[in-house]
Amino acid sequence: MKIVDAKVIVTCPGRNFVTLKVTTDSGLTGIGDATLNGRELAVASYLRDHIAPLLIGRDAHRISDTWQYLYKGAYWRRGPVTMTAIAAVDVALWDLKGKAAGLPVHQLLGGRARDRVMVYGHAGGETIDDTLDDVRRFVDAGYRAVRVQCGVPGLPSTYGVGHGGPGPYEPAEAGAAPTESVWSTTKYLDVVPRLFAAVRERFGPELELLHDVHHRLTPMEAARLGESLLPYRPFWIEDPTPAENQGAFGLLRSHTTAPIAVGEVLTSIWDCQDLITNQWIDFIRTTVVHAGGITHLKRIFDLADLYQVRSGSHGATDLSPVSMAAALHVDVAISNFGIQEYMPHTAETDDVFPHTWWFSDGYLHPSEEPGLGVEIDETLAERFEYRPAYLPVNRLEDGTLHSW
Ligand code: KDG
Ligand code: MG
Repeated sequence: MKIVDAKVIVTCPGRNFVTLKVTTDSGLTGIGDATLNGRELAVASYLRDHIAPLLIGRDAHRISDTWQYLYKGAYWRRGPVTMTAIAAVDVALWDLKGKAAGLPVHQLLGGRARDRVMVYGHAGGETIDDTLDDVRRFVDAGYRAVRVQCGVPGLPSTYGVGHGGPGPYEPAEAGAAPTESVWSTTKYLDVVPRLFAAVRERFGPELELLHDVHHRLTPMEAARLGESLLPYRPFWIEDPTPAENQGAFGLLRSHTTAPIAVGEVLTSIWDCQDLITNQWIDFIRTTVVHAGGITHLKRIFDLADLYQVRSGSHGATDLSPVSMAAALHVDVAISNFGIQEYMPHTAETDDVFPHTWWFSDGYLHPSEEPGLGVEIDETLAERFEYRPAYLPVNRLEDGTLHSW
């Protein structure tokens, strides 16, 4: 099964997505997500200008060899642009292999290790009361796990607030420059424990509660947050402090037993090796799209399994339905699955990427069709032109740039 074409498709059905479509001489096609939010065209160019020509004539069945060829062959290793581009090729080849075998991808990964995949949704609101209303919406829809975020009194806007419905979860503004928000750790640390107390009081002990700090605290601030949330049994506290320095999590770990999740911005096994092998975290959140595809993600999760670290893959709306399809095949097949993030896409996005995975009662179910069980409608995709859009940036109240 030789590769005869590798095409990059850029589309914006509500938000930007980059997709790689690989065609073989057998007539089969496979697709992979190559979306890197806010830096989409860098990956599109990497694929178009540097990878697509190398794929032509290669045996589509040689997934591992192609992975190594693109990783070691580039000389320059890791990084989000490279790893997202490699991921797109890798996922497209898994899709092709599944179609060629007549099997869904999870069968190629060893078959089901569970019947269904527990997901968490995003509840948010300007005030604690607004957030409680939003949590109700998820509980009524059958969710068993909900991420809770709320506005911080005294700050004009806060990450994760006010976008409960499908579509952008963050103000991904169309325009030349990112919007700027203001950040105060003191104000934030005051409100989050009150939010958790209110949600537990209203919804009782069983609902799983998650929270995303989005890399904005120091290890000791994060430890204080962890301790303040423990009485409300958080499922996890996500990205409490930046992970470039993996050792920071050792410090955090020695000061709180709150479960910690990390990894949506990490792109390789080397970026989380210390986090995992020292058991400084409880959940690893790397994804198929940004961490080198199914081949590399499986390696990360297998390493994590040895250290009782569970998966919790990133699944925000900037990851296309192709990534969600791939994630579900991995989630259902690995032994150390934890939870899957899930944000429904807009109807336009679902139309461009028709898929057969489905949600019911707080769980997602992977497709049983050969391959990934998702396609791209290229004619429709062409109707949605790329629009430059960036994530916001944060500044402290004195103007210092801070993590958003
Ligand atoms: O593109 C960045 C988003 O995917 C990220 O901000 C979302 O943190 C996020 C999450 O946990 O979904
Ligand atoms: Mg996050």
